[in-house]
Amino acid sequence: MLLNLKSEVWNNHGEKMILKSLNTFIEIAKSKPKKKIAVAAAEDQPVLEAVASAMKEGICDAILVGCKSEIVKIANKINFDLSNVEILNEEIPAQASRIAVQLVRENKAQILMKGLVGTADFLRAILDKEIGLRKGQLLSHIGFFESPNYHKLIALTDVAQNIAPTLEEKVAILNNAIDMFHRLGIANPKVAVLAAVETVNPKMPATLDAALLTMMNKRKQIKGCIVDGPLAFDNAVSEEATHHKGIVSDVAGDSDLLLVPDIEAGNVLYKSFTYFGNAVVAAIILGATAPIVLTSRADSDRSKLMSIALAASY
Ligand code: COD
Repeated sequence: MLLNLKSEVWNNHGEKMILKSLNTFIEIAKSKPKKKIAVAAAEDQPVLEAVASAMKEGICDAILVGCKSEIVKIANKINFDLSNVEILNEEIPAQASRIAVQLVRENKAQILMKGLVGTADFLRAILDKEIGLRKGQLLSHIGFFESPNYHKLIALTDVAQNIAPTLEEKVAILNNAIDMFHRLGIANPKVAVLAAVETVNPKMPATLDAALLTMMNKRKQIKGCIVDGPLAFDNAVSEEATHHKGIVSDVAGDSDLLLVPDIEAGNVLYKSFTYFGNAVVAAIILGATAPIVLTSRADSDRSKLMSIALAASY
């Protein structure tokens, strides 16, 4: 797999590949040096299954931090051979998160993953000023969705970390996402800033932020992408809806990335993609010193594996 900085990924035979399938992340990850993943509170069957699959694919090795007796019990149940896996016993999930974070800080692992620990506790360990993984920029979440109803992968940000981002924080969330697209070989992703309508309405703050972000992109304050908004969801993803409304846009109907106004809108959209839209997601947290895999209990096994692959592609 070769990456260039055009809007395509090329395989080893020189054939052009478009980011249509999450499997691309496995290929990219395999083309890079193998990484080690530190799993916080690893005593969770779906998480251990994903780690075992990722190890089988050859994309990572693992250090498991958590309740050792539970980890061994689950591993036996799912036939996960732990002979090459380091286990650090820590039964308190918040403390296991801090240990896993420390392993990444010391570069004993290059990817961090959440296991059976509350999201907020896990994120707090990462954000901790003393022992955390901050590098002076905003941390944000991105999910890449493979949907049978869309012609390519589509990403969504931020549906899990920042609760009610300000305009400034939205710029930082966008910059994190754009950097990820560039790393994946997509030079100029099309970004739709979502709102309820495609016109600016002073009573709807999301439309004001969207218009400002669009202008900031036009004035090169936000670079490396094409931003348009406000766009309602239908305009962002459907060419037909775009024509019907007479919207002239380089982004509408062909978005690579959707920026949501807040965590509620984003989380509902994310879960509706997977529950009603049969989409599979690969998701990580960006902006820390290392990529962080934070999957939801509701995510499928393939989704968890693809999230590890995405982190290993980083
Ligand atoms: N990036 C970088 N630094 C941050 C970020 C961020 N996204 N968020 C907070 N910080 C810094 C602050 O500047 C501050 O220095 C420190 O971290 C603490 O910030 P607070 O006071 O906002 O911390 P908390 O503990 O109140 O909140 C942080 C959480 C991550 C817990 C909070 O933002 C949260 O609950 N997010 C949603 C998590 C969630 O439930 N997701 C559900 C979907 S899976």
